[in-house]
Amino acid sequence: MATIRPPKAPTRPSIAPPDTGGAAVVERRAQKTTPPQMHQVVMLNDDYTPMEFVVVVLQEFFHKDREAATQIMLKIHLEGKGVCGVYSRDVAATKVEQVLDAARHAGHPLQCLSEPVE
Ligand code: TYC
Repeated sequence: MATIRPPKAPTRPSIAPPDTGGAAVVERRAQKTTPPQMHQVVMLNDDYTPMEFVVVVLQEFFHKDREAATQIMLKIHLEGKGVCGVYSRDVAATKVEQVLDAARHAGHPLQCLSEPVE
């Protein structure tokens, strides 16, 4: 009668470190990873969005205190645009979405975008 054996576990290559004969090996390697590209969320001025709405958005989504939020809003108002914060690409994209959603819901034309930081 044929016997049924369980399948053999696949053999793995050894994970033992190479034998250095007891001597310590010090390696110096160039840094291989580069830090991730950061992205800034830029808010644009328009003639219709109320100043107070922009200040609240900066407080709510960019964690600015009232004073800092007001300064950023005024800079955007006077210069046409301003940086709200700098984040990883995904976080910056989420912030842009949150701002555009809030503006749309409130019926304001506020625009913002994310761009790589040089
Ligand atoms: N310019 C707007 C006003 O006078 C205020 C404003 C500021 C709008 C910043 C957008 O990103 C903005 N009501």
